[in-house]
Amino acid sequence: MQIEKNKIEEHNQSLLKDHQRKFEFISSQISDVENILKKLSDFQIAIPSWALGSGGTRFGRFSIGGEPRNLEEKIEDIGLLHALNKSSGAISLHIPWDIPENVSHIKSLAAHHGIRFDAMNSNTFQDQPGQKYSYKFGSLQNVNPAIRKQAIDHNIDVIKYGVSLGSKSLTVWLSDGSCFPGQLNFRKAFQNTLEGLKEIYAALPADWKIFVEYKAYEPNFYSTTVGDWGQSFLYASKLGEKAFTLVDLGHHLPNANIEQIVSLLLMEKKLGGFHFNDSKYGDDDLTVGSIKPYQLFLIFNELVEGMDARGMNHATDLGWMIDASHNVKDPLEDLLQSVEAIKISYAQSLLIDRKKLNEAQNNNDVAAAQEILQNAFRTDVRPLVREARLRSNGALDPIAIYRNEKVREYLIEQRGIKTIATGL
Ligand code: AFD
Ligand code: MN
Ligand code: MN
Repeated sequence: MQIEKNKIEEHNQSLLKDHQRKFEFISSQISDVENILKKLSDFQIAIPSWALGSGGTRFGRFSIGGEPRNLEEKIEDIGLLHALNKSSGAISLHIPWDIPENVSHIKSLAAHHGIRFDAMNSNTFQDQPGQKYSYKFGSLQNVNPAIRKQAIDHNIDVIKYGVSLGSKSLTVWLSDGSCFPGQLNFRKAFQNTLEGLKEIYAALPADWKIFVEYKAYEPNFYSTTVGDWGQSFLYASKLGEKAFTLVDLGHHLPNANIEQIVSLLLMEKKLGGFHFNDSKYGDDDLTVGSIKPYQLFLIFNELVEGMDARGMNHATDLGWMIDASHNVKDPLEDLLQSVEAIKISYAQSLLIDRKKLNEAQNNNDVAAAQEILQNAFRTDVRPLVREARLRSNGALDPIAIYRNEKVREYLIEQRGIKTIATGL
């Protein structure tokens, strides 16, 4: 479904006066508004193809209805999000959930919606119908070389699909690990995994990157073979300069200092990309910014500081993706909220007075440093985010127009109530 341009204009008109008042107020307090607006407009966040339907838990799955039935419909849904927020101009595909049957058709559909293909994701955490060997005891770490080869070949296939679509990166998330002490020889599991990753790395085109995603636990509950940023960093360092660590916010043990991890990975030129979500306990896959917005802001503080220190382009030099699962909300509303939360944190981090913070740090003025950070965090930057969206012809209030236009009702009518999107 597409929302007509004039509907968006009408919607914006109805909110314009109120918006302008708030925008003028915040603009009067900032010196480089135009620069910030430009950065906000440029910043795009990829939508994962698996987040467009309802997610399940191991106990059940409650479909929202009108879920996309194929890759075309997934792209259409992201096209709709992008038309509303002008910040979701990319899709991250999962193979084999999203094998493109007709590459040129898929490419032109995505181009029509202004969407590019972000990182490709492989899947060796599930067995697929007709698959020769099982991944029950791991994929790249497996003691059986034939199983390892199957997993390597799959990743190389994923790269090929990605090349055909114009993607430039592969994210490898392995569920490999062990559930009980003694099950695995850690060293051999690491070495097998490294050997496999080396073969996959060798198949990367020259201008591609590989992201090695880590996760503390689940589905394995005793050890994970890429369990934390240190292990991911080790693989990425041994692989070479096209290999990077991917930080998924939900993949840490509780209370980990993610902002510090981000800072050091950036310093070492090994931060590749992000999977945004939020959590209270573990890999909860909740909407980013819904539980710990201050943490998200502190992460963006380190990102902006670290990227600027290296002269990096905020919008293009790292991979920005959402990785979430929506069990009780409309996935499209949830994704609009996710993108908004990311942009708000990004905008807040752009407001930080770097010079003053640096001075406070050099003077060991701890209270001043905290004041500077929290001043930025407590600024209501939503008018900036909205203004950037307005200038790109997006909607001032994406969720309001989504609801007014009864998008979900329309999708249910078109696609049916019982559709289930591929994913988890
Ligand atoms: C997993 C990981 C990984 C993977 C995704 C699949 O975060 O990014 O691709 O979920 O749905 O938890
Ligand atoms: Mn992830
Ligand atoms: Mn996850």
